[in-house]
Amino acid sequence: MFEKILIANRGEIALRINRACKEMGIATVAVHSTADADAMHVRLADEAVCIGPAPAGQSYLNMPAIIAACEITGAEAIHPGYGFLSENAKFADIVKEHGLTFIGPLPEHIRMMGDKITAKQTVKALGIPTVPGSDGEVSDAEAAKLAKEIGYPVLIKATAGGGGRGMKVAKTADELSFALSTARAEAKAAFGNDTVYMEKYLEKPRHIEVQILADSHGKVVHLGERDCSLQRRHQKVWEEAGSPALNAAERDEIGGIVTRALTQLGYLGAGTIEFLYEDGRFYFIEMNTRLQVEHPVTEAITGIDIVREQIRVAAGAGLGFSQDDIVFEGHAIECRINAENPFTFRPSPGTITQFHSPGGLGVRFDSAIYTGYRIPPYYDSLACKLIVHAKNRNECLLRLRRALDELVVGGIETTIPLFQKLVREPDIINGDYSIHWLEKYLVEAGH
Ligand code: MV4
Repeated sequence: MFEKILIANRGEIALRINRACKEMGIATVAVHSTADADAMHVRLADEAVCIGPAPAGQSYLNMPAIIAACEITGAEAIHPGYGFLSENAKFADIVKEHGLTFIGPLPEHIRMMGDKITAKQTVKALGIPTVPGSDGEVSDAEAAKLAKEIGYPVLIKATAGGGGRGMKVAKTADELSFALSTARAEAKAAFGNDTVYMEKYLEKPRHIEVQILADSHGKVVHLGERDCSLQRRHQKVWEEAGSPALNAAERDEIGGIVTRALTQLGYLGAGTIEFLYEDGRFYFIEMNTRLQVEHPVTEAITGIDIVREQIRVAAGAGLGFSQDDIVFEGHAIECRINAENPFTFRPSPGTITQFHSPGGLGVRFDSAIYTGYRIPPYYDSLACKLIVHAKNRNECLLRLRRALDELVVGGIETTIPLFQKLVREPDIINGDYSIHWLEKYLVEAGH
C-alpha cells in the first residue's frame, strides 16, 4: 500500500480524500494556491506545498508544479478528486511517466470516455442501451435523412461536449440546419472540435447514474444508482440513492448490464455510467471516469467507502467484496449547498461569520468551511454538502428537514433557503420529477 498520497484538489473533496488516507494509515500532502493558504485542507494534511497563484490554471491545473510537489515530498500517488485534473488523460499519462500512480482509471479509458462518440460506440458494443441516433459523426445531409427516420425532435450533441455545452434541439425539419450549425460553432469555440452527432431527443427523462468499482484482477461491482434529475444549468443540486423511480429488479438489471460491460472493457477504479431514464427504459448518455461530488449518497446506502476502494485498487489490491455482499439499506439524499444568492444564484464569496453544522444519527456534513473562513472568489461555489440517510425515503425527507433547520452558515449568502423550500414541495416529497422540474419550479417560484 502507498505510504504517502498527494491530494491534487481543494475544498470539501480534499478533506474527504484526506479522511480516507488517515484511516488507512497513509500520510497526506496537500497542494494549494496562494489564495488557499488558510484553507482547511492545508491544515488537515500532514504536509502542504504551495503550487502557484490563485487562478486554477496556474495552481490546481499546474501539472509540473504538482509533479514537483510529489518529488519534493516523496508522495507515491496522486488523488485528483473531481474537476481540475481528474479526467485529464494527459495528466494521468504524465503521472505514470514519473513513476507515480494516478488514483483513477487507466488513461486510455479516460480518453475513450472523454470523446462522447467513441464512448457511445464503445458502450453500445458492450451491450449498454444507448439513445437511438447517428452511429457517429453526422454531416448535414446524413442528419436530415436520419432525423426523418427516427422522428423529431432530435438533439445535436458535440463529441467533445459534456455538461450540456454544444447541445441543440431541433423540434422540426426546418430547425435542423440551424441546430447543426449553432451546435458546431459552439463546440468549435468551446472545445476546438466541431464534430457533432445526433440523437432522438427524450422529452421528459430522469437522470439516473450507476456507480461502479473495478479492481485490476477483473472484478467489477455496481453500487446501485443515484437519481440526479434535480439540476440547474447542468449543475446538480439534489441527489438521491436510490432513485425514487426504480425498483430492486430494475436496479439489478441495469447494474448487471453495466457490470458485465465494464468487466469486458477491463476498466479500473471508480466510474459512473450516466443514463436518461424514460418510460421504464435506460439510455446511456455519458460515462464519468472520476469520483463524483454525489458519491456520499451511495456510501450511505451501501456502507462502502468509495475513496478507500479507489486507493486500494490503484495500489493493485483486489476489491474485498463481491456483488452478493453489497446490500442497499435505506435511502439517502444530498443537498449541494452553494455560496450563492438563493434567488439569482450569483456567487457570494466572503467571510463566514457564523457556522453551526448539523449532526445526529444519519447525518453527514462534508465541507471545508469554518467560522472566520473567507470563501475565495476564484473557484466553484460549493460550500458544503449535507447528506442524510434513513430507513426509507419518507424518514429521510423528515431527517433532511430537521438537519437543514440545525444548519447555520452566516456572513455569506447560501442556497440553504432553496432546500428549505424543496423539502416541502409535494412533487419532491412524491419523488415525481424529471430533469426539467427544478428549472421550471425556479421560474414559477420567482427565482
Ligand atoms: C439528452 C437529453 C434528451 N435527449 N439526450 C444534458 C447534458 C448531457 N450530459 C446530456 N444532456 C441531455 N441529453 C437526449 N437524447 C437531455 C439532456 C439534458 C439533461 C440531462 C441530464 C440532466 C439534466 C439535463 C438538462 C437538460 C438536458
